[in-house]
This record gives sequence, structure tokens and C-alpha cells, in this order.
Amino acid sequence: MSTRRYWLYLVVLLFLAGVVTVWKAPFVARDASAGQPTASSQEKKFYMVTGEFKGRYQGKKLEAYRWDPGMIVVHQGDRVHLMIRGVSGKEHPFSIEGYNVRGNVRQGHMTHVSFTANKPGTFQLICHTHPTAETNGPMIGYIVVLPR
Ligand SMILES: [Cu+2]
Repeated sequence: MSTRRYWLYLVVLLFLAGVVTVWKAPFVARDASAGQPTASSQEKKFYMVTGEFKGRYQGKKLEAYRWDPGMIVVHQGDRVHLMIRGVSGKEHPFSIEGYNVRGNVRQGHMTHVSFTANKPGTFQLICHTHPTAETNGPMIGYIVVLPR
């Protein structure tokens, strides 16, 4: 490769690198700001549903009620707003361990609960009708609160 051609390739390569950097800049900036602590807490909304799994094993019916999604992730200090629609199962009285949050999801209705995620850790969203495999669960979801 001649020296002139080498320089031409280098200039083209640097130009393309510059184009990619400029093109990606808005996305990088947005990503960089996403996880930063802010002075005021943000409200994070989550739509959830109650779902049901059915199966058979050795002639025996198996059922499990579940929250969907089964895990949500927020940051410490966030205001969390859960909107849970009752699709499967008549009702699901629940609490969130570690937080003083209780509610009841009834079939055909939307239940709203809000709380401030002030403690970091992983907390269970437990249905008290279906807490174990023996009671057609475990209907347990996980709320992960990342420390600031
Ligand atoms: Cu339940």
C-alpha cells in the first residue's frame, strides 16, 4: 500500500468515526442522565396483570397464579405507582414486605398503589391467597430498589 493511499484510508476512517460519534451523541447523553440522582423523586409507573399458568403432571392438574411482570426495578427515592389489572383469579389481597403497602386486586378491576421506595433492597409483592406452591402460587413478585 502506498503512503498516499494509507493516508486516504486513515482520513476516511477518522471521518466515519466522527460521523458515528456525532450521530450517537444524543443517545449517549440521554443514557448518561438516566441513572443520575435528581433533586426531586421521579414517579415510575408500572402496569401489571394477574396471570395464571396451567399444566398437568402425572394426571394431576397444576396451577400457578403470577404477577406479570414478576420483577420491577426502581431507584431509591423514586415514587412508585403500580397499576395492577385483575385478569386471572377472583381476587388477590397483597402486601409489599418491608413497606407498609397493602391492596387487593379483583378480577376485571384496576388496583392502584403508590409508595416511595426509600429503602434499598429486594422486596416481595406477596398475594396472601396464593403465597406458596400448595396454594396455587407462589404468587410472589420482586421489587428491586437500587441504592442512590
Ligand atoms: Cu393471588
